[in-house]
Amino acid sequence: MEFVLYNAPQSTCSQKARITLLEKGLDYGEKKLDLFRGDQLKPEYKAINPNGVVPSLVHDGEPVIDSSVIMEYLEELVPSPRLAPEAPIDRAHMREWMRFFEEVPTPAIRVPSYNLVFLRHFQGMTEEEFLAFGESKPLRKDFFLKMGRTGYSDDEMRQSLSRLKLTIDRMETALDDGRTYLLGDFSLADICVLPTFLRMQDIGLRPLWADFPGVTRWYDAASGRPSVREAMYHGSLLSEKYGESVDVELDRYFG
Ligand SMILES: N[C@@H](CCC(=O)N[C@@H](CS)C(=O)NCC(=O)O)C(=O)O
Repeated sequence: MEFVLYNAPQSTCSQKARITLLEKGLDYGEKKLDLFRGDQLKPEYKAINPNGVVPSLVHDGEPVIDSSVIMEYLEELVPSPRLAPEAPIDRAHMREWMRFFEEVPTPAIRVPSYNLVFLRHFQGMTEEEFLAFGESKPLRKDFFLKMGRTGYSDDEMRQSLSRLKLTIDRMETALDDGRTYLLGDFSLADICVLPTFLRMQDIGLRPLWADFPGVTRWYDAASGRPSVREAMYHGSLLSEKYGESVDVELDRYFG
């Protein structure tokens, strides 16, 4: 079996795929795309992933796209070690978490990430270049153009932070009985949201879960796993590239 992962070090969606491959003990080659140079929008990459986003996993020449699909594909292909419960009802609960994470925290974390970091890459562009770059994104055109070259508004930042808080609340309720991971054993549900938490920690948002003992226990256990340490090689964190300028000023939104 040959696996090639097209991805970007700092991309949270890519981190989900890397953690899953490493948990499964699979060897894989990594092709790193520079998302600010627009590698993901080049025709040769869009032939693999017409959505123009990372990650894509090419398994023996056949592309599989979308991070959660890649995780479930790997789980079916290589069932051991298990990253999903056995009983259909428990698998359904795992997927409920995954869909919630895809709908709520995954889009929410993009707002502070773009404002703090990604925006600076577009400020050197002319208006025409910026609009053309936005137009060329098959999946993220509206989100990108809404950000504009000045970034998301304080209101949008507040909404995004409250969606992240809702996620923390939900998880705390599930972890309240003392379990370490969302379904008891470590699973795709945990991997699905972990990169969002690693990003929150990276951009100064750890105070959001300071008063949540279940989530704190979960985060410390999940982020300390060998697969996660390996997946988060140097360059995976925004602070490693951009320094302290990537901290959210929480008081400004909740002061
Ligand atoms: N649903 C997709 C979303 C992938 C996605 O949004 N990837 C981001 C990085 S985390 C990306 O490639 N962004 C580049 C762009 O927007 O042009 C998945 O989970 O794989």
